[in-house]
Amino acid sequence: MQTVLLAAGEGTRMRPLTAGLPKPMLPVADRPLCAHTADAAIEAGTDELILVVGYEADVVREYFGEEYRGVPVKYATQDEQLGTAHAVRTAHEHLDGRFAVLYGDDLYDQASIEALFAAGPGITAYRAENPSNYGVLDTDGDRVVGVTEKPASPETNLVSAGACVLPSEAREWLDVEQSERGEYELTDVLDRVFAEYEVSYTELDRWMGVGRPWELLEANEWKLTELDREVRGDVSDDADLRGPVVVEEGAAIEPGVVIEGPVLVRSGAHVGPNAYVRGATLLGEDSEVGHAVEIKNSVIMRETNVPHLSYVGDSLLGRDVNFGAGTTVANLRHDDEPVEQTVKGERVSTGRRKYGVVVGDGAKTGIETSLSPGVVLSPGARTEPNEWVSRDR
Ligand code: TTP
Repeated sequence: MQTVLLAAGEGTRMRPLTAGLPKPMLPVADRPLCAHTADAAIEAGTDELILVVGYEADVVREYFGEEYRGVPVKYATQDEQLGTAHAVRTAHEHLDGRFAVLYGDDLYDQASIEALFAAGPGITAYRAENPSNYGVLDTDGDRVVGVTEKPASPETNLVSAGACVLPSEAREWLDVEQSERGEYELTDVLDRVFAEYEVSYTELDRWMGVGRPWELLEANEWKLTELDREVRGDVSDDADLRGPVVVEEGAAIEPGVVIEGPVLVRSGAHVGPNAYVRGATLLGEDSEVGHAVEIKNSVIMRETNVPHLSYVGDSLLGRDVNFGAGTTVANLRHDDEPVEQTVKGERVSTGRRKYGVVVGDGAKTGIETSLSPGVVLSPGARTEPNEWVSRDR
């Protein structure tokens, strides 16, 4: 079966981390976000991947190439994000049988994808706490007969999770009318499938959509927890690695370092001496964590340096960031309320009591910079020495 993987989105809510990378290519543990889904599809028996690309398409192409893990890869370019049916329609010429549609910014558990693929035409569902915000499944026994968008008083809490397996005829049904919100939507294709086929549903054991920066942190928390301990890099006898710690070949851990897993230290990263890294943390390729630095529950992307005397907690640092000596991230409000962040101009609760900062690629802090919880620094931003930064810049 072919799998269409939607990876055209920019991820505007994920800015500034998507300034140069499409959201599906942001790092989650040891691979890009959408590679987890591609891998799940391949494990479940997919024999061809069709990637729908758009924003920063070359980054996706470069990673997957023409063949990925023994499976041929095709590309379809969606220049404008006009909707999910439109996205699949751009892949039309490559489709030649029943096919799955998966989302490159969603994470699924492996067993659920296998169950979805094993069923006939089928959709994925999950139990939502507030089903009125979603498309709720109308079922007749095990069969799905429709999806009602955002019903005021839903009869069940079983809502659609988007991913689906469609029959080959659906290839001809992708040319749907524009919806009220002006998009060409896969749900309208599904209505026809429900009418003409017995469609089953697979309840996802675990699933998350990654839309905003703190969800990228959560995605890493999930996938780093699944790593088994493996030490291939150069680790000093005087370093202490506790629990599930992965040190890739080409990484170096100096004396006096304590690492408490789950932590992944990627190839070329350099840690210590005397650093303290706590889970769940990803230290990207060629990153540097130096003397007397504490890093906790954070994503540090490639080529980023936190070289001296700093604290970084619950934060996301983009690529090629530099923290001046003594930079300190605050990750907890004194009133214990959830930390807020500005997303596309609106103040939003992250729902997290502990949350630090989001730093765009190439930003640099001056020495002794203090950063307040929820602060976002744009790509290339600078702070003055000894500055207290409580607003985004
Ligand atoms: P969105 O989350 O709506 O868009 P996005 O990923 O660009 O993020 P943001 O809203 O922050 O800008 O898209 C959900 C998924 O569907 C994602 O995997 C991208 C995919 N998609 C397409 O591939 N093409 C489309 O036209 C649309 C609307 C979505």
